[in-house]
Amino acid sequence: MSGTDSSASRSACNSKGSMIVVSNRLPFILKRNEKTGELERKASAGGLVTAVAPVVIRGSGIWVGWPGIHLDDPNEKIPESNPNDKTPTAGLLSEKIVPIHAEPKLFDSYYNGCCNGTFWPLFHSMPDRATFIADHWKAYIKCNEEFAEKTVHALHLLKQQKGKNGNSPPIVWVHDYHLMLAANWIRQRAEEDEIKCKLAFFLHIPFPPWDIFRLFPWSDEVLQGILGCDMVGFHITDYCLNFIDCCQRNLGCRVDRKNLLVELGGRTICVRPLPIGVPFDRFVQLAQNAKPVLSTNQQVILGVDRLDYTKGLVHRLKAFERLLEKYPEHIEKVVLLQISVPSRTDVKEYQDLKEGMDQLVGRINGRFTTPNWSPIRYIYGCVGQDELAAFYRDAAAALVTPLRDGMNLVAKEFVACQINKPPGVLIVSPFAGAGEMMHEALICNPYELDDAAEVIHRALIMPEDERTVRMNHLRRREQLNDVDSWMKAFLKAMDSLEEEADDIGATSMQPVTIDDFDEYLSKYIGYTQKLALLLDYDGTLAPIAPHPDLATLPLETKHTLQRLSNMSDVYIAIISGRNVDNVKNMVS
Ligand code: GDG
Repeated sequence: MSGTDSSASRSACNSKGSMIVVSNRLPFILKRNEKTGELERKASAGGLVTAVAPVVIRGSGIWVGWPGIHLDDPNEKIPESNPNDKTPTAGLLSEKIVPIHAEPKLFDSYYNGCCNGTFWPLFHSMPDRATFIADHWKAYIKCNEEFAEKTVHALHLLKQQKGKNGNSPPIVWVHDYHLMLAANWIRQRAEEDEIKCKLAFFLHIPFPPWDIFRLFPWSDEVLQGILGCDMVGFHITDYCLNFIDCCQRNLGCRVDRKNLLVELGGRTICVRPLPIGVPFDRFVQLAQNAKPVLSTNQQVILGVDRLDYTKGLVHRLKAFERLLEKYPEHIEKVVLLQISVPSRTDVKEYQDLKEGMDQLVGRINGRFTTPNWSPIRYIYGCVGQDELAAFYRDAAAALVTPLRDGMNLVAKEFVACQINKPPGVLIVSPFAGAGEMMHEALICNPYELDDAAEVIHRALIMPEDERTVRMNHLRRREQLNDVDSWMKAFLKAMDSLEEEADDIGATSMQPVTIDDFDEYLSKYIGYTQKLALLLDYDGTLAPIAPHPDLATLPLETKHTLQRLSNMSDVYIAIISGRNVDNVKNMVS
């Protein structure tokens, strides 16, 4: 399957009202040119920005966020993009940017203290790592107020602007754990100023279960803040249910678990699973064009992560060590290539993790290295997107084994880049959102080192057929559910998707294809689920004919049965009054 020729590729979507995105960071950062002293934009090419920025731009919307630099003069003008800038934010004019300015100490207390020191570990169900400090919480409140105020300012700007989307109310979309209080204040102030808007929140990390969430001393305020929205989105249903549970148990809200609704103060808030995707076709193109960078005939197992304790990197290295102990046949045949992107480097915990990783890599390499081979190649740094696509494409397996992760885009990008035959194998942790839905990956509990080593071994020796069938399913799903389709799903959930003439009725007009069948099946097959198909022969698989010998299988049905019988998770039985040999003859 190639990513570019598919009927699944989508047209761009538009929102009915203009969109205001509110995120901790703007979709680019500002840097000061050391020679000229001028501010310059440094673009971001992340999938989220790629999907959201065009919708903001086309609808004449606004982006509210911190520019990545503390400016001495808060009125200093945001520069326009560089004329050569081809990234999705290039068309975002400076008048459509509302920057946040905060006093550096306060911002540090909000960002490093409360966001990364408290919410990040707590929401990843690692409460022992979380600090609960009242001053950090106060800074969080203050900064959220500032974001809310600037968002109301953006709403006023939109009101003044006449043009497209003038009649539909704007959508304010607040992102992530940095801004869980902002929505309520935006709602209140917009109401006071008689400005209509629709409010949404999306959390990129997990929402924890109630017995973890309630450890946060000010947990009620967090829920009330989020419930200021009309719609609240999470990656997966589990997180939605955790949130609903907390609303009921903390605040006593009336809730509807089946329809994912919460009632508060006479309002009904919709809670929706909106699993994010990646720009699938862009990664296919990158993989098609990237030059090979791995000059080895060994099988490469790839890991790509920010260097963060949630990503399970220490466990991963130990599982790989266990693999080499248990299966020495992989010595000199297999390499683990781990790319660890520096993250939050001024935080002690992250510095300790880096040191721990350096030592562990050294110890394992010291233990197993031979004159011509070392088991681990460790890159502490960031690689370019072309190089990343080449790594994804040429790896025999990807190890995506976080201890906890909201979704994990690396798993999806790896799958998109699998354009070679035979494809690689994806190994994913059940504790990542991606592990919930990428059923055909090998599932690996990162905490259980023996089992993890077994799973890696299984990936390395997996037959071509099985790799291909698994990867085809994975790719099909990720292509259908790419980041643009996430954007559409969001707008649909807000009842703000502008239907294009081409789209209306398009789905019902299309004939059912083998890919649709694969997609349908993929809902039923997973690592915990096997599918048993009990199929009647005469009149079902084969049309009724005047003589039993003439009731042959249509070619398409035969191919479908062959494909199904190649899947390890599917069992087929044929039910018939014919004798066994005759049935065998008819279907083979
Ligand atoms: C949060 C949630 C959720 C990594 N190394 C390089 C590089 N990357 C890019 C990958 C990928 C991204 O960084 C990492 O995305 P993840 O999803 O794995 O993780 P978080 O940063 O923790 O993101 C997460 C996500 O939000 C979206 O909602 O999935 O659960 O924690 O896109 O490609 N990119 C380049 N060089 C590298 O070395 N160019």
